Amino acid sequence: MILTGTIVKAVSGFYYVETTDGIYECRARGVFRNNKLTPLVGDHCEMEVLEESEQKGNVVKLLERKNAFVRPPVANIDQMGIVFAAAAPEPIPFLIDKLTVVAEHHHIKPFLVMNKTDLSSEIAEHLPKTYQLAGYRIFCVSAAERKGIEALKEQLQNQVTVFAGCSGVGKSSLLNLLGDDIRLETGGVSRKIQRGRHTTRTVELFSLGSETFVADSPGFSNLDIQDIRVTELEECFPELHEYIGKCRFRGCNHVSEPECAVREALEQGKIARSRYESYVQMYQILKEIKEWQR
Ligand SMILES: Nc1nc2c(ncn2[C@@H]2O[C@H](COP(=O)(O)OP(=O)(O)OP(=O)(O)O)[C@@H](O)[C@H]2O)c(=O)[nH]1
Ligand SMILES: [Mg+2]
Ligand SMILES: [Zn+2]
Repeated sequence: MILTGTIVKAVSGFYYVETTDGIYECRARGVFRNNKLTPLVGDHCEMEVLEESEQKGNVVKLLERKNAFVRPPVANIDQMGIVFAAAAPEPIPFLIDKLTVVAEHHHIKPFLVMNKTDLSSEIAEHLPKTYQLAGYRIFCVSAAERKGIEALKEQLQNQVTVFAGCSGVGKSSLLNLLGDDIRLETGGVSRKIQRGRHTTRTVELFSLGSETFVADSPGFSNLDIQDIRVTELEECFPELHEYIGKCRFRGCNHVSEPECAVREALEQGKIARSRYESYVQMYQILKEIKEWQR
């Protein structure tokens, strides 16, 4: 019998496939080795049932992927919840923006989660407006006070979501509130593991009902912008889109050129300054990376 399902976990050669009949422990048949395709967590697959009673099977076919990451190894992500704390640790807009840019580059929809709203900092006060101007949804929550959790749950419905953000912002604490069966360690445990070499190797998808999965992996927080070409950067800032092609000079980089539509919008307050500053900082980094270094 052939069933279709989603790979939710991969551990030393075993793939755990969630189906409507429960989770099956599977091996991947040799056919994958021949065409150099490795099954990833998040893959939709066809599975041959070997032993119904013990829920064992073989992954026999991978269905087409929407997207895939190598580090961390995961496929078919719909959206990225970028988590930061209102304080402790204080938010660093550049790090948040790096994640929105990486998500956009992979055509994964980002949304923002400001956690620890039971605490406050001056910089956090500006961030909801900053990200709304960019067109992003932002959820203000507190895992400690269990505030804003229902709205966040709604955002996750029928999507595969990964949570990313700096260590200590409360990603695992939030996930524990989102699923009844999720019991992740909190309080900086993964911070210690994060220094190890194998941190980005594991991803597990947690099921929150049909077609709804969430993942917590330290690997997502280390995603970097290095693979993005400098010419692709403006595309990764949605609030710049309406100005692209309206600058005086063709190929304007929106950094120092005169009569730049982006910088005019910035002066008019239509683009948030911290987002523009992140754009310029990323532009400076990416323009130094030569094609042969990729
Ligand atoms: N005051 C306050 N503290 C919180 C809140 N949410 C989480 N914390 C605390 O923040 C610390 C870090 O939380 P974690 O959930 O482990 O953070 P994380 O993002 O998973 O961190 P890493 O796994 O290291 O990436 C813990 O001590 C939590 O108890 C909150 O809403 N308010
Ligand atoms: Mg954690
Ligand atoms: Zn320009």
